[in-house]
Amino acid sequence: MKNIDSKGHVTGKSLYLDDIPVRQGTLHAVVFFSPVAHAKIKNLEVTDARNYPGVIDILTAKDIPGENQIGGIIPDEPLFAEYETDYLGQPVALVVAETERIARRARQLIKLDFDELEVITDPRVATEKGWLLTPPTIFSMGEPEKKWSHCKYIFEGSVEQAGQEHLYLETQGAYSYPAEDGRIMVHSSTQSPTAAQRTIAKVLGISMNQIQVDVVRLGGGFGGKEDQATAPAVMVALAAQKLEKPVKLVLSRADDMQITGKRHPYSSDFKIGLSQDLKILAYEVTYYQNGGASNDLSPAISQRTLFHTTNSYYIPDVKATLYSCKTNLPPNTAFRGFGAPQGMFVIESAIAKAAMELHVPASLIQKRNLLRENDLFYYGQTAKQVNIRKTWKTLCDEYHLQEKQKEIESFNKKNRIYKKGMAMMPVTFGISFTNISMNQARALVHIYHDGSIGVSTGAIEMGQGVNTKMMQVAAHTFSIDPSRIKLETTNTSRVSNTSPTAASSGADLNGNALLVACNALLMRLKAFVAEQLKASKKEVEIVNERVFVKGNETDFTWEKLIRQAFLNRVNLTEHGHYATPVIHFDVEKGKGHPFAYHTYGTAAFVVKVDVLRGIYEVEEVDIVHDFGDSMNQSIDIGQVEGALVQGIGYMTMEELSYNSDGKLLSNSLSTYKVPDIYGVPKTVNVMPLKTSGHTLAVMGSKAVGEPPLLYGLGVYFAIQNAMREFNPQFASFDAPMTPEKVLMGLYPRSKSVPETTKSEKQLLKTE
Ligand code: MTE
Ligand code: LUZ
Ligand code: MOS
Repeated sequence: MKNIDSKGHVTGKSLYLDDIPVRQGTLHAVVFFSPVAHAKIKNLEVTDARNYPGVIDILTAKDIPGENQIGGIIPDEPLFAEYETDYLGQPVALVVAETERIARRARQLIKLDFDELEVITDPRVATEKGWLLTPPTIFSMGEPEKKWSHCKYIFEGSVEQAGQEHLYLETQGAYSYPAEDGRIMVHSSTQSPTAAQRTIAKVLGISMNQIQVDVVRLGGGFGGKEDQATAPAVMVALAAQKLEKPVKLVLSRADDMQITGKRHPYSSDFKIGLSQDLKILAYEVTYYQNGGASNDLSPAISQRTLFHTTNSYYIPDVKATLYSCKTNLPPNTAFRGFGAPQGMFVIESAIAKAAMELHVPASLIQKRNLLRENDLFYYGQTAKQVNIRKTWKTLCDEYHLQEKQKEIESFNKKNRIYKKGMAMMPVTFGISFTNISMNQARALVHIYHDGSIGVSTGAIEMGQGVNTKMMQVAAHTFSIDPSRIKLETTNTSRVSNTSPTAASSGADLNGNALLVACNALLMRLKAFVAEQLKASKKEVEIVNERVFVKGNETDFTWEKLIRQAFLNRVNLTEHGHYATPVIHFDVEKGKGHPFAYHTYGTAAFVVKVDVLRGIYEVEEVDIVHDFGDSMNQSIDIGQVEGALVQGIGYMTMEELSYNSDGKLLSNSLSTYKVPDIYGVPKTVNVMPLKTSGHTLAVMGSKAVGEPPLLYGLGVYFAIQNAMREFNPQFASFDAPMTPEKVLMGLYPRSKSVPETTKSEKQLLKTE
């Protein structure tokens, strides 16, 4: 089945927040934010702005009837800074005017008086100063400190990873209007309608049932709208409540990039110990997570870093320590992978370092340590239905990787200005929210008496195709044509207490809840047929909109069945609830069974580096991915391709740059480069691993949203391998690997530019 949104997207008819027709009298807001990263606020002067023609009001912390507090996990983040500002971009006031242009002009008239305080942007410095968002967390198994003496080889090193801007096509925004009797309606571009509802209630000082949050779809979220869509929603709701008018806020791209948090930068230290035959015996790692000015989702992201510390490998003795550091940057937040990329990049760096020192291919160490059935993850879960070795082997066989390696070797012998490199990237990603209570969902199904169906779930459509999958679940269960089914907007008054659509579990959780509802309705319909036709329930079947009893077609069509059921007063509405079974986790001990299952896959990268210019090209990426029994191959392969490219961007060209005052310098698309059509690998092959799927995945179709982003890490090591063909001494684990870094890495002081032959000169010219 094609993605049900494709046609609307390409014809421009799909509705986003900014397309919702506004009501008469709608006002427009812009955020006035702190121009400094860390300061005591002395005075906020808004008189000139307030007097600007067309300005309606300027809201500050003083206008908040409830609590000035939006922290989701830990209450440590004000909606508007009042006494102190902790990052450049922190909201201080909301300017509300007749038009957005007026609001923007008036914003320039606001003056903030302040005394500057020391600015810290480096997580290691923050740790030294004791600036921690939460106490350090340690997960461990065995005792690595006792294992080092058994290790034949021990390597240590440090790893740097920068953040990443989400760059969803649709910026953050929300639209709110007052309804009867103090009620508030909010349209929001959020992955977490319930978080928005809960926080609005807190800030406005009203109860959750007074607030209705509705989400049509997002123009991308990528985790950036799991927590950080809440603030704009609260701001417009606050203004709508106070002014009793509709208020709309859509961030400009520049504001969005400056105000919102990003993927967490990490700085880490590792120590890895191996046996003579390259088994990893012990691993110790310390992460310094750059959390930004407040917690946001950092505690949960920290946990996922710890869960994915050993990626796809079995290591008997492990100790991982994480410092979540407070810095004067915007609060960093969820981003596809949610801490896993940071954990996995360090272990892959450790393996790469060991391989380099031992003069063996990293793939040899990787392969030797891949998880096997019943191996223990160091957080206590036993690995089951482990497909990592199968994906590795299938990849090597189907894409003839040995031959490719040989071709690369002979290419490198023949060429001096181009060098090629290859790297493997196995991925094992845990599926479930690591916070157990979040693993629940609900769905509401109405069968209208013309036979059409309205489906509501807690899932948010953000481009990942979850609505299409929901439609498939319903159509499959009833055995009817999907055109009869309509996916409703996600609305807190129809489906309450939703978990964010995140952790790749949107389809699993909501799909399973929908299955419960649809199955209950199906049973009721079968019982009705049985009663009408004097048969037993078990003998009734609905196949392709026709009703059969004992295999014989009856004169009930779907439409007739529904009509008759309605006239006989059968309940045609059902609600389904699903809570993932099996999972549990003891946070104190760092042990349990946190994941319903794992998603597996392996990627192989071939890159070509131009050693004169430092530029590179990804020639080919081959992937074997465990989709389980995919319910929608085209959507799922699209997810792999999109995540892969997003991961490649993260590891190569996307470079966030802040100055020492905490000002974001890469705050536009001219200074922050994301992969475009030329940055995409020339060839991407995605092969599904043949498996029967997992019982806890919706209809056996495994979660796919985030895991493939991790493949992107492989590009770093492929580039590094190519560089070592020219400068064998090169060893640095500092992502992203921008062309500038490649060039500097190729030419340490002693190294000179290779002399080019005539034919190579010709080649360079034509390129
Ligand atoms: N795909 C598109 N096109 N746009 C997105 O914003 N978000 C990703 C992934 N794929 C995203 C996407 C992230 S971060 C997650 S957690 C999952 O989709 C969420 O959706 P799911 O749980 O339905 O897979
Ligand atoms: N969000 C969250 C997530 O709150 N908990 C998680 O475990 C998670 N994992 C991935 C992405 N978002
Ligand atoms: Mo995705 S980072 O779980 O929104």
